[in-house]
Amino acid sequence: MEKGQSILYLKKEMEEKPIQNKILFTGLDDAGKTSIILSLQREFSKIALLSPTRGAQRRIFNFLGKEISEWDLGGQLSYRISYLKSPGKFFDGTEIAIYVIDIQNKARISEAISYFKDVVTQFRKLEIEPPIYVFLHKYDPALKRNAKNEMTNLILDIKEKFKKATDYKKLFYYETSIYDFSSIITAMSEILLSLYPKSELIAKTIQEFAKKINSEGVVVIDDNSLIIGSYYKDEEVKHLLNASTPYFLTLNDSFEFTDVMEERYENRMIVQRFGRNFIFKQITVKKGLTPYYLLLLKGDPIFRKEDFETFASLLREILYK
Ligand SMILES: Nc1nc2c(ncn2[C@@H]2O[C@H](COP(=O)(O)OP(=O)(O)OP(=O)(O)O)[C@@H](O)[C@H]2O)c(=O)[nH]1
Ligand SMILES: [Mg+2]
Repeated sequence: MEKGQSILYLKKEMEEKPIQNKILFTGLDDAGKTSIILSLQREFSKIALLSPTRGAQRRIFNFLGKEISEWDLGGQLSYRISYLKSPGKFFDGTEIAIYVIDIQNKARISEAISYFKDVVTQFRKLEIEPPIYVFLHKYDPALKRNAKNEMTNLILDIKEKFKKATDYKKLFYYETSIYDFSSIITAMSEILLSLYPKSELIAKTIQEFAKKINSEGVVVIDDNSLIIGSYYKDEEVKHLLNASTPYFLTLNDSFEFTDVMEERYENRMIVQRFGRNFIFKQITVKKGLTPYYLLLLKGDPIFRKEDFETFASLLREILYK
């Protein structure tokens, strides 16, 4: 092959293979990895019928115009052994690792730590150092209420064990539960935004928009329930919006309206609570692509169509130019 040809060939290869960020979900069987993934897709009915994941399941999804390759490594022992035998196949190229541990299953904590060690060893062998986010999972709201002190101590203890096990530098923790949907949304949004250099620009644009329409808080969400940006006047507003976002999304899913209906009716949902208005609206940033959603909090229920259109076009500029 001539020199020119090989360069051409290489270029073609690169064009065909868009750059994907690999996110790896791993941990023991029954930890809750697949449930977390499905809850973001709001596939709640599927969670009830889940069976253990067989081997590595891959899904590619789009986040802010970036292709994310999500790997869900089934955690049953036989699979774990096979991953550790072929680390190049399963662990290589990981840019973000999410290690899920079931904190309700105390009998298996040491087994979970031991597999965590194995995973870190593979990363070190492959000479990669992705951040690892440990999800202290199944920290359900009822548990939080009823056994607060006990759980706080348990969590401190588990964190200490993770730290001691490997002395891994880029180790972070989130407390999550599928029964506290906003805990999953918040964790995954923060993690994914860390991959995205334009996230500050998006945050700024949202803040300006909030000021312009006189809103106390704005959240912009994508179709995977991920918050791509937000502005909150204070902690109270943050809590109000984060706690209600999942319900607006689910309610919106139930209407199943089409793009045509969206354009014709100027759809929005308004809920009045605490002397304020929660306004939820679907926004099309780019025709033919999945929509984004906007939830905002305002003293008055007034807003103008033009404001939303301006905002959508600003987002379009940032995301697709
Ligand atoms: N209480 C509680 N149960 C959960 C939570 N998340 C998942 N589960 C349950 O945990 C069980 C296992 O969930 P999966 O998502 O299948 O676990 P997994 O980590 O994917 O398991 P493998 O595919 O075998 O690796 C299911 O019965 C879920 O309903 C949670 O936050 N709280
Ligand atoms: Mg699974």
